Amino acid sequence: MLQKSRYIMIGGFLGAGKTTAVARLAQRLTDRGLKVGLITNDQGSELVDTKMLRSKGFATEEIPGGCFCCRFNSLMDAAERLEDAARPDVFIAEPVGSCTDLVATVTYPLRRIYGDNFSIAPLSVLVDPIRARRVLGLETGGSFSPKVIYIYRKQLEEADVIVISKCELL
Ligand SMILES: Nc1nc2c(ncn2[C@@H]2O[C@H](COP(=O)(O)OP(=O)(O)O)[C@@H](O)[C@H]2O)c(=O)[nH]1
Ligand SMILES: [Mg+2]
Repeated sequence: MLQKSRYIMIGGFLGAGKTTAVARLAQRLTDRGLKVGLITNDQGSELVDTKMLRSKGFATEEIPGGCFCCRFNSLMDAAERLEDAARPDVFIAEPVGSCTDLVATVTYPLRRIYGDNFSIAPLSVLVDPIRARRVLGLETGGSFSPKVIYIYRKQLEEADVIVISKCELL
């Protein structure tokens, strides 16, 4: 029987620590003998994160020029390229930090259309606690515009797991 690959998506606002977490997780899984395939995403192209992750030896594909949420087919093409190149046991995908709609646009179609290929992990959303204190109004200090706060809150709302990053800063 075809062994399903794990699909892990780590969301969160710009600077929350996603790429750092992806690299650490990828290393930990690799040390355990699992093969990983990483997928990065940004609005621009030539992602620095992609270069950094590749330089650590991880099979990495990028989806430039738009968010996963409006580029589902590109995401699946990237997964297929990784499958051909590295046969990953685990895919780890980092969506762009402004995306707010991952469950409906990625998790759901992935489960419906590709559910035989992937076992989909709960959606983790990383939160920088220092920033969160300000954005959520627990502390005064520089915050975001109302539009950006809307995005920030939406990301938290659709999380299956809210993960506090950088906890040594608290
Ligand atoms: N102090 C601290 N800094 C971190 C931690 N994780 C990430 N960072 C830093 O936070 C910044 C943003 O991290 P990055 O992984 O690029 O975030 P992304 O934009 O969500 O991908 C970088 O300067 C990281 O070095 C952490 O656990 N503790
Ligand atoms: Mg990043």
